[in-house]
Parts: sequence; C-alpha cells; structure tokens
Amino acid sequence: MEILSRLLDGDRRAVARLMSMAENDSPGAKKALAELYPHTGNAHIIGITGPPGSGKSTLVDKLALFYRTKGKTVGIIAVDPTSPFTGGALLGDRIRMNEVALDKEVFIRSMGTRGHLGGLALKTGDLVKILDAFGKDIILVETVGAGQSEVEVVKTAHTTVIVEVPGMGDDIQAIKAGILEIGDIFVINKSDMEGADETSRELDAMLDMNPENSGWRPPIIQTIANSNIGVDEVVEAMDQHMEHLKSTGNYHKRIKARTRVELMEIIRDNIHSYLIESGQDEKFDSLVDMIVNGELDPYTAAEEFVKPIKE
Ligand SMILES: Nc1nc2c(ncn2[C@@H]2O[C@H](COP(=O)(O)OP(=O)(O)O)[C@@H](O)[C@H]2O)c(=O)[nH]1
Ligand SMILES: [Mg+2]
Repeated sequence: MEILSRLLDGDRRAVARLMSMAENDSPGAKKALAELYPHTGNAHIIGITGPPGSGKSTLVDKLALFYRTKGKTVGIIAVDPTSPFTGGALLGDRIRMNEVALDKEVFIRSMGTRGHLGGLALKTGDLVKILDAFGKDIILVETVGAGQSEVEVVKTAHTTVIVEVPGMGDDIQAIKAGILEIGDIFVINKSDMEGADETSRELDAMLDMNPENSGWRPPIIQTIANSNIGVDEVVEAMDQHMEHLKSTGNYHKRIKARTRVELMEIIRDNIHSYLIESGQDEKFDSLVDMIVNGELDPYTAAEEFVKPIKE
C-alpha cells in the first residue's frame, strides 16, 4: 500500500490524504487503516473538552508549543460542530493556533461534525490512529463539550482534560451531570477573570463528593492560556496521569474500554454500510409505508430489516 509507506516515511501529504480518505469513507480507506493499525499504540492521546469560548484552542496551541520545547512531536485534531467538512471555524482555530501552525513537527487537522452523525467518535479515532502511526508522541483532540458524541470522543483518550472558566455558577449542575466522571484533569482557564479561586474550591468540593476509586485524584489547575500561564503545570499533570495509568494497570483498563467503544463503532458502521449497500433502500421505504399504513409496528419492522445480518 503506497500511501501507507509514504506516511510511515514521514510524508505529511500522505497523512492529509489518508485523513480525507478516512473522513469520506473512500474506497481503500478501511484497508489502509487496517494495515496502519499495527503501527499505532505509541502516542499519548489527550482529549480536551469544555464549553465554547473557554479557551480550548488557545490552550491547545500553548500545550503543543510546550511539548515541542520538551522535544516531543505533536498532532492536533480540532473537532468543531460549527464547521462543515473543512469550513468556517477552521480558520478561527488556525488563527488561534497560529504559533504551532508554523512548526513542521506539529500536524493540525480540523474536523467538522456534520456528516458523521453517530460516527464522530469513529472518524476521530481514525484520524488519531493516523497521527499515532505517523509517529506523533502527543495527540491533542479538542472537542466542544456539548453532546453525547463529544463525550464518546473523549472516551477514546488516555487522558481527559476539562476546561472551564471562572464563575461557572449555574453550570455546576450540568458539570455534575456528566463531566465530573470523565475528567482526569480540570483546568480553570481565564483565571485572570474574577472568581477563579472560588470556582476551583467549588469544583474541589464536588470532586470530594465523587469518590474516585482508581487512585487518581483529578488535579484542578488555574491557567491564563493566552498569556501562557499555568500551561507547564497542565503538561506536568498530563505526564503524571500517564505515569499513573501505566504504574497501576489502569492503562490496560483504558485501552480495553477504548477498544470496546471502537470495535462497537466499527461494527455499527459496517452494519450500516452493509444495509445501505445491499440494496435495501426500497425495502426500507416499503417498511416505512407499512408502518404509516398501520400494517406494521416499527419494532417488528426493524427486526425484519436487520434479518439478513442475523442469518
Ligand atoms: N481573558 C482571557 N482570555 C482568554 C484566555 N484564553 C483564551 N482567551 C480568549 O478567549 C477566546 C476564545 O478562545 P478559544 O481558544 O477560541 O476558545 P475555544 O472555543 O474553547 O477553543 C479568544 O478570544 C481567546 O483569546 C485567558 O486565559 N484569559
Ligand atoms: Mg476551539
């Protein structure tokens, strides 16, 4: 597979090309990804999530720069729900990530969430693996912490960083609802604004109520990303988290959890493609008509539809 050997040889264009193939489900993409798979497993994959405008892209930029000073290579994937495949918000991220964008050892890719309905985690995972095989030491995946699919994306990381801003106030409930469990590191960015200490204390109290049995107490770090303050601490915490995973056997657990999500996504994707490709569109339409006409219920119809797979 020519594209794969070019990629393994360090050709950035091959990386971009394979990423597009994977995103568009082009013919040959799956085969290439399958052959690439044995070359993965070396990168530290870090998910960075939080509300829009909390400074994730700014932080990612600084984190990447800091890693570069430590001699590490970096890949960045920015998952942005507001941009279609290669659209608008990409530009904004490019501008905020302008410092690293000039560094040849940093590979940045923006990814829209449209067109990946349900398969966002799968696509992101593909891009992560491409960067992993390409030899990047650190892979930063930025997602907006808005919905279930973003949470799924974050689940595929080794380390999950939640970025909040001072004065979350009412958001605390929302945070309690889902984010507390998935955060390995909490960052209070924009700590130049009022209320950072209070927010840290509130978060700390919430973590106290959420007893952690993995032996890792998520640190809370205050940063001012645009002034590069606290960024070194975040990197240190991320390094420590990886050391913790490796020294406790939790690494294996995470890999297993990740692989589980991944395999499930791939199976779902395969079933979906199979059903579409095997000319079932008409059958689908006729089932819809039957339901509408009151001849069939959707549950039985679904059973009927997936029958060829069960056989
Ligand atoms: N005051 C302040 N502004 C920041 C800080 N970090 C980022 N910003 C600004 O916040 C805005 C949103 O940042 P961005 O990184 O795009 O946020 P994202 O949507 O979470 O990726 C930009 O105008 C940044 O310059 C910070 O620590 N303090
Ligand atoms: Mg951003």
